[in-house]
Amino acid sequence: MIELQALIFDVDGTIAETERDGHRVAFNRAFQDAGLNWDWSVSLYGELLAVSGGKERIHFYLQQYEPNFAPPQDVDEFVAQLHAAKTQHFQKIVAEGRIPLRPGIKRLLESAKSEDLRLAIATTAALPNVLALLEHSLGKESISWFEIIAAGDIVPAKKPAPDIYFYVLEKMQLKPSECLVFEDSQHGLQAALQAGLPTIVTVNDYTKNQDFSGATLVLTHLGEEDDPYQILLGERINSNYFDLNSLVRKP
Ligand code: XBP
Ligand code: MG
Repeated sequence: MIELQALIFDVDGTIAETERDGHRVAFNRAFQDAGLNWDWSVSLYGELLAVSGGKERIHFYLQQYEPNFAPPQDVDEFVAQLHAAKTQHFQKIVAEGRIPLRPGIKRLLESAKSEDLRLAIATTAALPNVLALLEHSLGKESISWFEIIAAGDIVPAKKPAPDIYFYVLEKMQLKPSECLVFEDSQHGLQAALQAGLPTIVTVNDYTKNQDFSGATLVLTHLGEEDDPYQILLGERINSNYFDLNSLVRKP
């Protein structure tokens, strides 16, 4: 039995399906605004997700797909400007209500709050994007549900490095065994496991074929009474949805 104190959530792909219809579209709009003819298709974006972090992803794309591109200014500044424009576009997309929460997220957050569990976020995405997503999917007050929102460049090495999880553990003064992490990707799982954190993975179209060895549970999603999940790895739980009480209990 784990003495659970806190839940730590990844954002992109875990709280909401942000990548294909959110971040990818925002990148393409920023490229268009900058007069670039780059177009990240759904499948190309799947390859680019090999690199976490929006700025890092643009650098990776330049190296792999546009090696002869000559930026009009210092490449780091150029990428930072493109990324800032992309962040604006992402916020507009979520403000239009186009990025719904994944099944079970709202239910789980509300039940965790009612059980006085501590909540945190650990993401490689930029902070303004996380705040906009929370505001437009769960309401502005939901930002205060999270004791720590660890995001973006707050640590230098992004997932799969464990730094963001060590940062959260340090700030919250928690032991890994007192926490439960929710992730959607192999990178995220690696980051959490390297910090010693038990992790539940909810897969999505971009991540469903990845290796999730070491996860406590791998689920299609967290599920709802009328939208049952499937368990892909781990012990069968006799319910249509993931419920804290079926796995772990606060002491
Ligand atoms: C999320 C990411 C981020 C987003 C874009 O990974 O990789 O790069 O795609 O975010 P994770 P920014 O879910 O593992 O944290 O453009 O805001 O960096
Ligand atoms: Mg993720």
